[in-house]
Amino acid sequence: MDSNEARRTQINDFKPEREYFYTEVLNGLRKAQKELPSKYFYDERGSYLYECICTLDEYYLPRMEIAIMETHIKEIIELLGPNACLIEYGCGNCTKTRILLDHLPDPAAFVPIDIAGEQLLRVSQELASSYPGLEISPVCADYTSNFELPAPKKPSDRTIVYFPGSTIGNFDPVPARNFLEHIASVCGPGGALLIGVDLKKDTNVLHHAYNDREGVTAAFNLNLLERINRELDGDFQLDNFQHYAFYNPRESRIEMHLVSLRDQIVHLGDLSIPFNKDESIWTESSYKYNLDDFKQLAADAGFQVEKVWTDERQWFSVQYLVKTTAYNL
Ligand code: AVJ
Repeated sequence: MDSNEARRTQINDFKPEREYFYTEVLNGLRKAQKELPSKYFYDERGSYLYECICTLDEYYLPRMEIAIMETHIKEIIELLGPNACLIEYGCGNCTKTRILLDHLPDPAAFVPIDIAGEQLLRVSQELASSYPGLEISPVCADYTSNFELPAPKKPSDRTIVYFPGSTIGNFDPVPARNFLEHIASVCGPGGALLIGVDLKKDTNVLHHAYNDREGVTAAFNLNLLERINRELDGDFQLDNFQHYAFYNPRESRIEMHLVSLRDQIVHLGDLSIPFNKDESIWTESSYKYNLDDFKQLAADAGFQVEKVWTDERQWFSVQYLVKTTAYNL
């Protein structure tokens, strides 16, 4: 790596402190329905396991999203336009971003944001060598927290926020609206949001997407306990917990849990956390939308859905949203 590349791959570091991780874990495990924030799945191993999930037959989401993007890339690019500053929330390994960067005419800058620091550094370095003229300003952060966005050197004509993967599905309805509202303010006047949204479908398809045959999703879910053991001095016995994911049709969401297989006491440092047999830790929600519901959510957050691309079966959608002018000027 030459010094120019090194400079371009400096991470703006707002990675959550261990203290904060500990506090959130403790608060979650003290609730009547125990829960853990899904953002903590993504340590090095978790990010790797998520990449494995993305190659599974049952996990249709990334495959469909990529197919939709590739089919409509010309139209997408025309809407995004030249000299845009692209900001991505939860960029992961940037597979989908590359489709955009391969086609975008003269982007001003790219700001990838992710909580997984090591992966972010690696991916940013790879992008720096793939796109030599592009300013890349990576940010390691929990993007639901307050952090400062870097100001790219080159002035841009507009800000495009990219939020693929249906990660919006991890937010409960009110936080989802609040987060989209925040994105609208980041977009600024004339800005836009390109977002991937997973759609309601046959519940058996959904069930298998989160209960794969090879048990990769189970390993991904259980890795959270391993991470807590390692980083927060925990003693979760992984054999005593079981991955359990199901579609909750009333709430239109997949719920992922870890179910305690016996009465047991888990320690976190010198704290004791009791579990009853069959009690669960709720580790993730993944909401599924229909197009009208999402349109309403977007409108409530100050966005107008300008374009929806989807597949024949309407399993997944990529949507282009612009700020409604009466709002958030
Ligand atoms: C990365 C949030 C889009 O909710 O489908 C995959 C994470 N969890 N399998 C999703 C996940 C279980 C994924 N997102």
